[in-house]
Amino acid sequence: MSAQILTAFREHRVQLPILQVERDKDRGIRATPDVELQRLLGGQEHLTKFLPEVDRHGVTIFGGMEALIIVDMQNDFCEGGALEVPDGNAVIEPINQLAARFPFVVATRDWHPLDHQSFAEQGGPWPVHCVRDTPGAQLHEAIDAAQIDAIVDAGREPDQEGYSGFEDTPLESLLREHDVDTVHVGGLALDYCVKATALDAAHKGFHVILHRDATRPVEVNPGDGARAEAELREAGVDIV
Ligand code: VGL
Ligand code: ZN
Repeated sequence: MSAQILTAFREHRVQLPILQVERDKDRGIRATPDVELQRLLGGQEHLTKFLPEVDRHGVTIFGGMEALIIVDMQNDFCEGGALEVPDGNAVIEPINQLAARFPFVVATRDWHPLDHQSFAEQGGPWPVHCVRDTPGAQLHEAIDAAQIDAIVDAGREPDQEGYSGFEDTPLESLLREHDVDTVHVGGLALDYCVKATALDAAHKGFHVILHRDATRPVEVNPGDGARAEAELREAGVDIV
């Protein structure tokens, strides 16, 4: 689906180590966000002159890969689950549609030991949920598993909060290995794990796009969802 076109440019003595080409007849050619690259190539027109065959095939050119992070689409956060997010099941379809659009899809799971600090029995704020290897911790069966390239588990230690899918997980290295520079985010819950994951991604330098129709807040306090959105925008996250 995507390929490096480094050699094509080397013939013209232009060094472009991270340039990627993706076939995408719908989106056509998109200018790279890399300012230096734009300067080198004199913009998109110049680029298509270099690579007329690229134009013919209708490909997208960009500086890095785009990935989707599906946050915690587990039974316990869906309808009938131990920590049900209101209207949570409504995000399943939007997420499946997003997953079909991106070449790299990672699903995170909240994956707790029985004595996790966030459980009420240990003095935490939540009922027991997403206990590792239990049915409640499995991804919802309506999430299209065939589209998922990797699963990352967070909150695996008793004293690890693990709201963010980046906390003590290989998520960042997975994204870097795949040359990802833009992450799309959806899942549950907007005001906890989605927020923490998107904020961490932004702080690590990824361009972050949150899909509002693909997430819902738990809203322990009314307004938590709107406050999460404001915090995310403040951190540079695009909400679409
Ligand atoms: C989450 C509360 C507790 C979440 C996880 O996935 O947003 N919320 N653990
Ligand atoms: Zn949890």
